Amino acid sequence: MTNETSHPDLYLLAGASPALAATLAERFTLHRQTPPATTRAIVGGGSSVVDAALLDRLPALEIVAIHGVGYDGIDLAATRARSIAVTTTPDVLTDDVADLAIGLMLAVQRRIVANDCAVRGGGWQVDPARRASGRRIGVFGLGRIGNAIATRAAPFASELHYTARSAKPNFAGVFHADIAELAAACDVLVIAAPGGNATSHIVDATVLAALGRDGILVNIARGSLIDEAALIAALEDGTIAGAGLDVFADEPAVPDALKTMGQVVLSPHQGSATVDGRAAMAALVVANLDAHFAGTPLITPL
Ligand code: 8YV
Repeated sequence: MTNETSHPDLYLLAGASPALAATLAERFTLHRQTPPATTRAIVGGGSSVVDAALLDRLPALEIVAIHGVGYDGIDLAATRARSIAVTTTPDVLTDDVADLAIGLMLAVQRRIVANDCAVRGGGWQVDPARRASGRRIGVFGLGRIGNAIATRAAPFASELHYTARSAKPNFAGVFHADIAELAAACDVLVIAAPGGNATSHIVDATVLAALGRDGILVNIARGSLIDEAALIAALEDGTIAGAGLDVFADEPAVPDALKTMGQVVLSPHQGSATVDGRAAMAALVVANLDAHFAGTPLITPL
């Protein structure tokens, strides 16, 4: 254990739990506002922004340890150019995010949240929901999380469809190169691809129209993948039937229009937020930092 004066400076962005912050404080001098030029490490969440302007202010920076799997806010060209290591926390959150996707899929179709509100308000009227089994289910993005969603969705699916960078010969589903084709082929479309420029607003009015009036959209990835204005319009005019959303374009802001819709289930970006998952993510962040400062190989580098 190093003594207090030799603790490296660490810039702590949003995303760390109090427990992780406490563990980091044993090893580092934490900065939450303005990081000093001597900052050697950054810890941030999956959506944290680490751009070239920030890196230019931190010439001593050696490592960015992400508490999450997303890195759409990290300028990887800029970190690479400066030989700054970047780590994430893959695998340990896969099951939790996939579980939430299935939860949202079921909650929207069976009107679980709307009916919960009705019962709490003294109601007992049951407007039949729609059957959740036997649906054509599509997954956009077949990485670790998309795969786990597909595995869980299979028992609910009459057909499984997917879009990925390339067809997966060992995956028991129908490949679509194009997301509009995928949407047209399914009743439930689950978004599980990374954010970033390549996928920005990829779910637009055309894709929503292809999903159709019986279609349900579930997003556990990033709000940036969806044209939120187009989604609101599609929900308002019945172009699609409903949506389950864990992520939004401008978190923590959620459009008021979505809050009034009974066919929508809203969730506060909680995909990885289980006690077990968050503990494992925090442990992996610390393990990567420990490895870096001990000069040993990183556990989960990008
Ligand atoms: C975390 C995420 O909630 O993994 C990601 O990319 O968005 C989430 O699992 C986020 O990193 C905050 O810590």
